[in-house]
Amino acid sequence: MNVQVNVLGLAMVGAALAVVVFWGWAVSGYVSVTVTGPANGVSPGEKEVVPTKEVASDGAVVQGVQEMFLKATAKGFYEPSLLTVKKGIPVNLHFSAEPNSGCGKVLVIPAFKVWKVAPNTGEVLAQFTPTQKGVFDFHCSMRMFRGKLEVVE
Ligand SMILES: [Cu+2]
Repeated sequence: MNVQVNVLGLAMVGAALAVVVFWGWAVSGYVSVTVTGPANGVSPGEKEVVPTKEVASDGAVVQGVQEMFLKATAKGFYEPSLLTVKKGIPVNLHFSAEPNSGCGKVLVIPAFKVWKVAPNTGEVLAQFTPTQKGVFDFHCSMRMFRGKLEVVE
C-alpha cells in the first residue's frame, strides 16, 4: 500500500516538473522571438538575420563573436549610447530602429567603416572587428543621434 502511494506520488512530482520545464522552454522561446523580432523588410543586399537562442545577451561572446544590440529610438537617441567591446574579437552588432526614428535608422561608425540602414522591422547586422583600443564615435547620417563605442583590451 505504501509502495503504491509512493509510486503515485513520484509520478505526480515528475509530471509537475515536466510542466514547469515545458513552460520555461515555451516562455523563453517566446521572449527571444519577441525581443529580436522577425527580419522582415530587410533592404536589398543586407543580410537577413534569423533570431536564434544562441544569441544570448549584450556583449556575450558566442562562437568567437561578440553579440551586441543597438536600437535607434523614436525619441531621438540610440539605446544604449555606449557600447563596450573587446579589441580583436569580431562584433555582430544587431541594429534596429523604432518607427519614426527618422535618420536614426542609419548607423555610421567611421572608425570601423560601418554604414548600415535598419529595416522597418527586424534588424540589420553590422559586422566588424575592433582592431584598435579607444573610444570612437557612432552617429546617424546627420549626426543627430550620437553614441560612443569603447574598445577595451
Ligand atoms: Cu540624424
